[in-house]
Amino acid sequence: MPFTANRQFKKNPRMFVGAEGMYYTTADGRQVMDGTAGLWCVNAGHKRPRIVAAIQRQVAELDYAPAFQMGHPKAFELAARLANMAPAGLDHVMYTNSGSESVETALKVALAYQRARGEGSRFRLIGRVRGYHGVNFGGISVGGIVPNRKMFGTLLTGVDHLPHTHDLARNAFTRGQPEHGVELADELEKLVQLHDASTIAAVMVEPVACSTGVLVPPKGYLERLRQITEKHGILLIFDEVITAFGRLGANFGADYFGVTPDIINTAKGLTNGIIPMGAVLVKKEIHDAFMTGPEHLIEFFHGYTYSGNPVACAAALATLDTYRDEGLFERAAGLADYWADALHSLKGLPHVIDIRNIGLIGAVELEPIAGEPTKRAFAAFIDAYEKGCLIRTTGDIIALSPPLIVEKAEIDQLISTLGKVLKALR
Ligand code: PXG
Repeated sequence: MPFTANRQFKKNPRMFVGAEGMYYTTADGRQVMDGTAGLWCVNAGHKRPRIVAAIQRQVAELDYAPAFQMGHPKAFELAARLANMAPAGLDHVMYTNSGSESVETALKVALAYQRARGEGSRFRLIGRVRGYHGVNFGGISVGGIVPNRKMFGTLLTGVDHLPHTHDLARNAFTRGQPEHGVELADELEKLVQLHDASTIAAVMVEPVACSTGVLVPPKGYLERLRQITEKHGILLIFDEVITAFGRLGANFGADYFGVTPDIINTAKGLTNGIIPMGAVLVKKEIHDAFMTGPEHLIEFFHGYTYSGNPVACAAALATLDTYRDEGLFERAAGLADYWADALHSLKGLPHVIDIRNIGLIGAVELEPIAGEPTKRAFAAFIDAYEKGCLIRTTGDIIALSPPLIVEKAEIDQLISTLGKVLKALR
């Protein structure tokens, strides 16, 4: 099983057999509230009739169309929708089947673009410590999670990392963006001094680093990264696999923070998590740089059998319709303060050393049990599940990201359950 304590699971399996709205049904017939939108993807909630119907219709109409040298209307319709939603200038789309593939695609686009515009010496990629960019080789190389990297050999060469922005000493229990840490963006200037700008193709960061425990960017940090990358001709890639599609109450994290990158990676919420699909959005000048040479030749040697799969496109279009017609991103924005208040009410409970929030994302960081890291949070995960709430844990951090349809009463229920769990922890 992926990223699972296999032996523990198989001794006492946790199985879901149904889901609707905010709730799963377990194999033993219990209702469990989805406090994490699945794995940060089911933003519109489960089993939405419009999305179900769109998938059923599509599979009965055009089940598959070859992705290479052939097309189908919904792939273009969806691309136009995404370009329309994206920050100005990001108006071309390439499809993938997961966040990890979006990451690989974006890194390859960045390297190839630099070469296409005559800057082929820019081969270096910069990521960030504690960044998560999926599990393929490019993503774990640029990513900064030790257990995801250390088993897998030499990884990609020519990669360097910015420091992470997590600073408990200065920023613990901050609501929203922390005050301290903008200067950590200047570390990019140091990497430029070390390697020279002429060797650096791109910097990839998550606007909010979610997988390693919800690290909210300090005020001014993303803006400064944008200034430094622009100054040095380095592409800025936002990995928005989690932050896109309403998680922050906006179309993209780029909109929320008012910082426009050159490339945006998406997946997850694009199809409400239902059909595997990702999309990479790029600026027009990046697209145009490839459109040279004889017209019968392939311009960019990359793509997947399932790129823009018709059923995935139908799911994505129905998902975007659902987000729009139900005003779910505005709903998330409207709930953000209530969410923050509820989360921060857990301050003072046993072992809680920090609480963080942004949009409809939250994290509660626990003091690890001495010598047994992750054990305390894992116990909280199991107890919460038994008490009827699905939460996520990473290290000793509890992460929460409910579907955007969550009601205030459900936020109260989730937080009060978590409070009981925390009080009972050893
Ligand atoms: N980039 C980012 C920023 C992500 O969060 C990926 C890439 C990879 O996506 P795929 O679709 O290949 O899994 C992710 C995925 C968690 C959790 O609980 C987070 C992810 C996946 C599963 C669990 O933190 N993020």
